[in-house]
Amino acid sequence: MQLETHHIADHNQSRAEAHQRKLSYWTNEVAKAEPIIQKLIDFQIAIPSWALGTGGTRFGRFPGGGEPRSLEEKIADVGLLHALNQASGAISLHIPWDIPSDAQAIQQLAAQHGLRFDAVNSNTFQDQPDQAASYKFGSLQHTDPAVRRQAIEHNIEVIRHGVALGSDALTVWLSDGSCFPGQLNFRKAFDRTLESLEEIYAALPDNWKMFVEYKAFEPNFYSMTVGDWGSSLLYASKLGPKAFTLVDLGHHLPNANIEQIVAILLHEGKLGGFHFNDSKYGDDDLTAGSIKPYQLFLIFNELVDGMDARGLDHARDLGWMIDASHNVKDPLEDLLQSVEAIQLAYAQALLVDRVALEEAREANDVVRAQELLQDAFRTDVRPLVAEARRRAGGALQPLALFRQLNVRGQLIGERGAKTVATGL
Ligand SMILES: [Mn+2]
Repeated sequence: MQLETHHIADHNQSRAEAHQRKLSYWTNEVAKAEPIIQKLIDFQIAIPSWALGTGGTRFGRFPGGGEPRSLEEKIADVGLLHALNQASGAISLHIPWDIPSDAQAIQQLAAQHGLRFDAVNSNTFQDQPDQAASYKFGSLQHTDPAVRRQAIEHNIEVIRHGVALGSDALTVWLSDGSCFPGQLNFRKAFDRTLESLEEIYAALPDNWKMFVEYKAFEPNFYSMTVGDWGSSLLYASKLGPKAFTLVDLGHHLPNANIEQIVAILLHEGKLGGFHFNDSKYGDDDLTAGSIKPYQLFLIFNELVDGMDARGLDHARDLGWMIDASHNVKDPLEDLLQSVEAIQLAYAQALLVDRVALEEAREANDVVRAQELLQDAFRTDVRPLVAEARRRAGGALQPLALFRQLNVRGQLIGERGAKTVATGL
């Protein structure tokens, strides 16, 4: 389905008065409002192609119907999101789930929806039907050079697909590790992985980045070969200036201080990008901001501070992606919620009085420092985010409009009730 311009105009018209009432506080009383609105308009969050279908667990999967059956339909879905919120202007593909048969046509289709291609993702965590060697005991770390060769070639093929689509980054997430003590020689696994990554790194075009993503556990439960930000940073540092650490919020042990990790990586010039999601226990697929919104704000507080300290462009110099695919919500509604939660945390971080915060820190005024952060976090910035959407051509309330237009019902009508998105 295609969203018509009048749908958004009618919706915004019907909510204009209430919106203006809430916004007037900002435009009349807060000097920072205009620059924050502009930064929100510029800030785009990439949607992963695998988040457009209902995820599952190893116990079951309950598709909701109308899920995209092809890469073209996935692009159409991200186009819908972007039309509604004007903040989802990029798509992140997973190879081999989303191999474009005609890269030029796919690129044109994406451009029609105002989308660009963000980082491309390789997959050596499952076996494909036509592949010669198995990744059961790892890919880039494998004891058998033939398996490593296959995984290296796959990553290089992913780069080729990305080049054809106009992407400029490769995300490598490895499930490599071990499930039981004694299974793996940690030092050999590290060296083999590094050697394999070096070959992939050598195949990167000049303007490309490589993101090395870490994860504390799952699918391997005793050790992960890229298990934390320390090992990711070690690989990225050894690889060279085009390699960076990628932080996936759900890939930490419980209660990890992610904001501190982010601050140090950014300070060292080695933070490449983000995968947004949320988690309660050991999961990594819940809607961003649904469980720990204060943590998300504290992370953005470090991001804004660190990016400004290095003179980085908030919108362009780091990779911003969602990585979540869970079991019970309509995936498109979930993504609208995730994008909004990210925008809210970003807007609140932009509100922090940094001069006063530094003064409080230098004076060891702990109470004042906490007050300054919580003052920003407890400010309702929803009118600012809605205004940014409105000015960019999106809907004041994307989720409400999505439901009002019965988008899911229409997608089920077009695609059927029993469709299952390709991917996980
Ligand atoms: Mn991830």
